[in-house]
Amino acid sequence: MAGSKAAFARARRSLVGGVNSPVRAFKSVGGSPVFVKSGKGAYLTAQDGRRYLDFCLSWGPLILGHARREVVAAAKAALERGSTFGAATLGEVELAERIKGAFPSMQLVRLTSSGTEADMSALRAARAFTGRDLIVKFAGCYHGHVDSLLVAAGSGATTLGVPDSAGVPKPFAATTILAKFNDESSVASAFKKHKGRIAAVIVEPIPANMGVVFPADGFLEYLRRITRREKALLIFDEVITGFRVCYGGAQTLYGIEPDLTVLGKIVGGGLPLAAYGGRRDVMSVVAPEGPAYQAGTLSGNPVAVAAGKATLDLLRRENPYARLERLTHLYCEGLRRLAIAAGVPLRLQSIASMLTPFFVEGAVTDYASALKADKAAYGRFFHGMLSRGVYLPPAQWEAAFLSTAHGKRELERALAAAAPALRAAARGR
Ligand code: KE4
Repeated sequence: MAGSKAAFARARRSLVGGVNSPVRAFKSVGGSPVFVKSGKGAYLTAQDGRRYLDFCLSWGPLILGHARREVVAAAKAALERGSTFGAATLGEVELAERIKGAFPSMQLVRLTSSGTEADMSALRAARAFTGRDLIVKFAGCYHGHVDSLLVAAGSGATTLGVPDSAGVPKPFAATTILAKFNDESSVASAFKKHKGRIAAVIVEPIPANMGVVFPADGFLEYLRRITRREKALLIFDEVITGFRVCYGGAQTLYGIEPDLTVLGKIVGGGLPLAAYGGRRDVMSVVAPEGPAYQAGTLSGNPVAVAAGKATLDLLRRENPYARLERLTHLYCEGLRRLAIAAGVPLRLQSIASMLTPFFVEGAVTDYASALKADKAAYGRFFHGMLSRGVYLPPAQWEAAFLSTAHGKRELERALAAAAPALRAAARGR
């Protein structure tokens, strides 16, 4: 850890909080963040040379593990041809065609450089198309650091206790109406109160930014029905679930067609690339087709596009989803067994290859129940695992992930570390 401690002290002299994204700072779990030197497969190597089995996987992009050979080769070859042109390339079209193949609801696509940018742009398209200003979001869901959506935001905003960020003008926040995930009546009352003024409902169809939470039976169908009836748009933020819960994301799993979809993380193969898209009539409001301006110097960057294409091609060819689900199920079963033995309340919620161990009794169905989780117990579990060479997301209200580089050996190693780590979590109770 010495390497990381010295690096952190040095970093804090130049970078805000020593990091370039708040959740990396370990504020929620305590201690000094690990500085990473490299990654390969299921493993990270820290600045001090220690190897860690990685279940954070850069918060979701690395479904194929770190530095997958074919992805690296594709990005390298693209870089050799030039890193950026600020001009149209065929590669962007090929990636957009692959996205449309996986998400038929995305009739037209626009590539961006981050999930936040894609979310922000999707909101602008929805407002331009409907001529309405208001957006409904759900407490605990996170859609990037979009000004107006930093209201009861999840992920790092919850972790740092700033779900309503400073610096967001009140009029911006006032365009966001908060509803309760899995609570149809909260959505109905929003539409009743703001009749004819709601442009869209934006939702993580399977929230991961309050930890992994499942949509109640019929809830997503309800959102589809009420938005259609009220002539508002339904936006699925699939930055995490896209290509993660299955190749076609949550909308394929649940058979729901949103009007707009936001993708990120996996779609860029670990490089800065995200996307938004949807109905042709809606997306046609975006410049240069329509009046809603949106742009980006590095949008559709050729190196990121190459990594994204290589990733999607490998996922289509290998179709690892069933194996990943089985492995994740084994991991969760092991954790449940060990938590009982350690006498610590643990509610494991997982789908496909993403999971959250909530240190709480009972089901977590929304933000309020997620916040009941014992953050300090999670912190003790986190450090118990870290000290034994297993790197988890450094925050309770996040999702952990498995990759195709994880196998039985990795599971045995993680569960061997989890036994004492869960006892440590229990001790503090
Ligand atoms: P980015 O701007 O970080 O690429 O994407 C924002 C975003 C949008 N929508 C969803 C559902 C997301 O989960 C995210 C980003 N996720 C967080 C972790 N849950 C990124 C980690 C970080 O902030 O450092």
